[in-house]
Amino acid sequence: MKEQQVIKAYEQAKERYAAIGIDTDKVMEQLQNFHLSMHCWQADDVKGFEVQAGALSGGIQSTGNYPGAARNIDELRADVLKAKSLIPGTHRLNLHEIYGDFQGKVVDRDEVTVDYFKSWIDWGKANDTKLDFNSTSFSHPKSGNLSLSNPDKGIRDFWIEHTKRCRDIADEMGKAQGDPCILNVWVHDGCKDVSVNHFLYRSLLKDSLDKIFAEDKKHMKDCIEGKVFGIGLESFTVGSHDFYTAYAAKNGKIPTIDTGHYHPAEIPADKVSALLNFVPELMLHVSRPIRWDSDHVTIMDDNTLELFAEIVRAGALERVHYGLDYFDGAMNRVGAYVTGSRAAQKCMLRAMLEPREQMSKYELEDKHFEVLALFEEAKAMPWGAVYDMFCLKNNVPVGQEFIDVIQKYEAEVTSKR
Ligand code: RNT
Ligand code: ZN
Repeated sequence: MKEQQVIKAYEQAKERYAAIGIDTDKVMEQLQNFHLSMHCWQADDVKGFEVQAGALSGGIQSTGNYPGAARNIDELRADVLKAKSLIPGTHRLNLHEIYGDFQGKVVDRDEVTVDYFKSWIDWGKANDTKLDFNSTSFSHPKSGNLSLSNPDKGIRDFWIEHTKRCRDIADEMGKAQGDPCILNVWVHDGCKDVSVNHFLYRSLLKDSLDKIFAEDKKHMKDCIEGKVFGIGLESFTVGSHDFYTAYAAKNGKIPTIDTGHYHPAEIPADKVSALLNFVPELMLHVSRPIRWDSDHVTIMDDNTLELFAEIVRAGALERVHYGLDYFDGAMNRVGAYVTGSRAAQKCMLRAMLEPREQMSKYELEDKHFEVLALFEEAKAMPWGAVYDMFCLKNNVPVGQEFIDVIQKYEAEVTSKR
């Protein structure tokens, strides 16, 4: 699109928004400070770089065989940088432990140290990208159905050791980047069919977490992620939402809201104002479930719009970490990053542009038709012109222009893998 066109449309949009009390220049500044934590695992269908890597396990699955997945650390870094060059703003990268720079060495999960992430820390610095981190309990011979809640002490201790080491690594990352590294702990533990030892498993998980979190760390923050079910573990999940909500509230930890992890009619957005009354912060895994926790690419759907709107309405922008979590192997993976990240950003932009003060005033005055009317009108406001301007300002392609860039990268790079 021509620069002049974008600017002209923006000027008009600015006036329209000013009429409902919104300063679009200010909102663009706010959006500049909104940082996504891009998940590294879209680039290679959650395979990682362990020399001894086995198949993806742990109740999750990536489907599709689109060519061009990253096969090693260099390819993954190149893909992530390509994607970042097409997303306005500065964003973080969320690494899983299995994405260490293992240099051809077999490093078991209970042996991992920050040494295998030194090159990531340097890469982050060189590319203005702060890092977040995740322990990895899946895709390992000791993953089984139960890890941190396994009645076998040997297996439990193995995963406790792994997760403690991940906290150490996250702490080093946070220190090096001068900004806390957000460590997410998700374990797949559950049962496929009828099972009767639920209290035992949950007590064991609680005990394992207590051991893992025993030491205070300065440069990292702990998140815990629950879910409804995993594939092959459909009947029972040890780390359910109730379990982690209670644990987080009691221990001042950060619950992770993965938007794919709820019952289909449940609204993740509604958890924001409930949880933030009891926990310090929230982590998000913005995803898109289709019929189940299918981890489709994030789009600008009602769930995501409402989620971000609830955060802004709660005045909680700074209390939330904005991770993405999807892994679609059925399309160009760089395209998946860019489309999903830009969609999340647009949802946030729309949340920031909402005439919430006026709506709130109406609501407190019992003027409910007025609230609804403004809510509906806001949908048709020219937010797209503001997003285009934001792209222009950030020197990234405006509108669909990024499709060509990704097609070119595919022709020259990913299709040759
Ligand atoms: C799985 C969880 C978890 C994973 C990543 C790879 O259901 O959402 O966050 O997707 O850790
Ligand atoms: Zn998740």
